Amino acid sequence: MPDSVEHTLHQLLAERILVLDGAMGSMIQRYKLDEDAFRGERFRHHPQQLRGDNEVLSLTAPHIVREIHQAYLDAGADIIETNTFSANRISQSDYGLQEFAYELNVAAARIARETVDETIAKDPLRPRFVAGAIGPTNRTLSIATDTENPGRRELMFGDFVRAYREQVRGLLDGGVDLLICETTFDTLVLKAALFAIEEEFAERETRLPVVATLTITDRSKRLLSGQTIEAFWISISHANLLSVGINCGLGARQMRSYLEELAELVPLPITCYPNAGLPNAFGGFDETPEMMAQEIADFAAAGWLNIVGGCCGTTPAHIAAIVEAVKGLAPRRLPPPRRFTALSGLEPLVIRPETGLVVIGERTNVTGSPKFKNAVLAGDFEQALAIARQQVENGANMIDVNMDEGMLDAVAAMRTFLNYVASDPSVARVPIMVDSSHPDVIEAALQCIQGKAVVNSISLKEGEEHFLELARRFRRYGAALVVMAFDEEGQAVTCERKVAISERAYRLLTEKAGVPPEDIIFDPNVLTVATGIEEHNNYAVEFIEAVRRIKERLPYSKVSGGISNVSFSFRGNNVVREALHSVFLYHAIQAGLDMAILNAGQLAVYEEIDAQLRELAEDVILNRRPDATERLMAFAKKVKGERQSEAKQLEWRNQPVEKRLEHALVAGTDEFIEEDVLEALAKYQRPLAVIEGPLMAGMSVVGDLFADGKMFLPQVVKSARVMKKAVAVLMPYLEKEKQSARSTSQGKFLIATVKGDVHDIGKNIVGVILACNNYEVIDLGV
Ligand code: THG
Repeated sequence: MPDSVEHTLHQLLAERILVLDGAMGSMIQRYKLDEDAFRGERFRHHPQQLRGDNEVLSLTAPHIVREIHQAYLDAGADIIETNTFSANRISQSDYGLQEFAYELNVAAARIARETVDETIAKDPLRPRFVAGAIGPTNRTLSIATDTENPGRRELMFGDFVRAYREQVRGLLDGGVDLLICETTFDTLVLKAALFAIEEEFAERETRLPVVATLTITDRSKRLLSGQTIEAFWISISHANLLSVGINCGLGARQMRSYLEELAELVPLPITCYPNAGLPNAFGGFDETPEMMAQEIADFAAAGWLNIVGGCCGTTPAHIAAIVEAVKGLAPRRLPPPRRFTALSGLEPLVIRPETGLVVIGERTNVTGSPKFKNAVLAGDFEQALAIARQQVENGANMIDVNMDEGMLDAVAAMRTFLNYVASDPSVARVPIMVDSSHPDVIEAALQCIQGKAVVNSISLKEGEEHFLELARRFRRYGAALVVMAFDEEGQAVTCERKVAISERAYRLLTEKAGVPPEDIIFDPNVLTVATGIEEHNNYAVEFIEAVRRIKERLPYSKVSGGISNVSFSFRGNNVVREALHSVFLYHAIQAGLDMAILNAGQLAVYEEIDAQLRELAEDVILNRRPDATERLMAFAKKVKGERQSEAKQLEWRNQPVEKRLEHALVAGTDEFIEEDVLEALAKYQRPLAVIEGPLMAGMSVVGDLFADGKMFLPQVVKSARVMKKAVAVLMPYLEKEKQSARSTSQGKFLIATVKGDVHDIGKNIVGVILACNNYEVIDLGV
């Protein structure tokens, strides 16, 4: 063949919408086969029931499979799928046929191949293709089946890779043209399939086009494993796919908005093959070919389709109607790929220019948190999970997980903990940063994460070859990579070396390992200042300057740092440490820092730091005077000696009530909020006046500080909590006022928050204010 299948498919996809066949299962049902028919001669004496194992028919009733393929080809399908949806070792074990998995695939692929080749021989001008169907099995990796034990899984990633590898080997040996991994309800299982496919391609030194499709089986707008469509796409965006799509589900109509979302998001051809509606009470499907074709014609007209077909319940009549419906309609034009760094947990984390600092919670680290370490050492993973939850609740956009501790089996601890995380959607929402010095620990972690994770870290410490080898190894799981500024000579300390090493790594990764630059995160080493050693005094300055230059020179890549490292010399003195972190972060962000590993619950607000301390900290961070360290140490001793003297700590209590409320909001402290709000109520008389007056004024200060980069999301989250508390204190008074007013309504006011928006609290406040002004407020929620 002069042209590869891939090339031909791409050409055809540019010209028209291609049509896939319909369901195999519902066609087999029509034959009303009994147990003997499924068994055939071959499995007459098999000890287990085989009725329902459609895949066995490729061996025991090949003529039926052939007939169905022929019917779909006659209906006008361009691509037919092999009868191998469940022809993998894992699914076949339900029937005791696991040892026949390879043979089932070869046989099914041959039947489809022969049917297609015969059809082409009769009508040589039109190409047709055989797609090897790869189903999701009935097992899962991301969802714990034993609810008593969220850390355990029945099967592991490696089990799926082995099963899929065997299936793919069979399909390729049987002569398929492309592969379709379909009906994905757990992205981690799909990642195992894609991983297996890549391994098989690599061994054979060949490639075939690969299609991957997801399914959504309820109205949650998510896969069964909890991911949103965008998070799913980000998780598999590393794979070299021909097309991404959606199949099965609740019928074409329910699929509409999901298809639209995919079509807007994915810069690849889109595949769509819905069921013929919902299954009815008799296990049949009610959507007629005309109904389905109409819906699909709509999709095509909207410009969402490149490959279309049918899933459960569809027949050759449905396919014929679809062929007719899309005839002459233009295929979807692909959107340009986006060049943003995109990560995912259950939800996407897309880092756009306007995103602001990405906060990575540092506390899920056995070397960085004694509390986390003790929980993990004691096997108390619920407690360890609570620490992760605390980081996310305090605004962490990701969590850094580290299990490198001599007393631990780090691989086992990593797996158990990440399985716990997967079981808690409030944590699993965010992407995971896998922090380890051991490649095996990192790989074990990547095998437990359905989202797109970040590897922390790789470096040139052991030379280019090792560096590229690790990069390639982790990229097969689709992870983004943190690159530390180390090389064969050791750790980079000066700005010059930090930048030079980063540039070298950038070139190697993009040119030799095919890593897109948006998946590279440079960490130019945050080193400890104020140690008393003079050479360390300029460490923060070197880092900040390196951030600036890397951002200038290495387009699309990101820069990150472990902020708490900078203050190790003040261990035990959190007031001073937090001041250093805050000042350091402020200047690093100005220079372009994109991400930071830090304690999400504990970060001083730049503007709130005691003026003297802030100046001393700034002297140290910016290396502004030779005695900066000495002066900060003297101050630290004093603060510590005075135990942050109660009097000084409470100085803000002497201010007028408005200032106290502002302080509580900015600092995120709720200790005095009730008494201060009540005092303000006494002064302002009306509860609404307190909200509209001092409370809103305080929030407006928070807003300004946020806009200036002097506050970060974790801190704003704390402010919002204090605000919520303050409003709650006023609520009973507001209700009372509303009842006594009882005047005629000014009108109805409908309000809601867009999902994913952080303005829920703002909405509640607007609702309260309007209600108190005699509007009838109807809150639709999220
Ligand atoms: N870059 C990258 N990864 C990193 C770092 C980095 N990972 C680890 C570290 N540095 C970032 N994480 C931490 C976590 C905790 C602390 C510092 C850095 C820390 N912990 C307190 C201590 O040790 O004093 C714990 C005190 C307590 O809880 O009692 O400071 O730079 N890529």
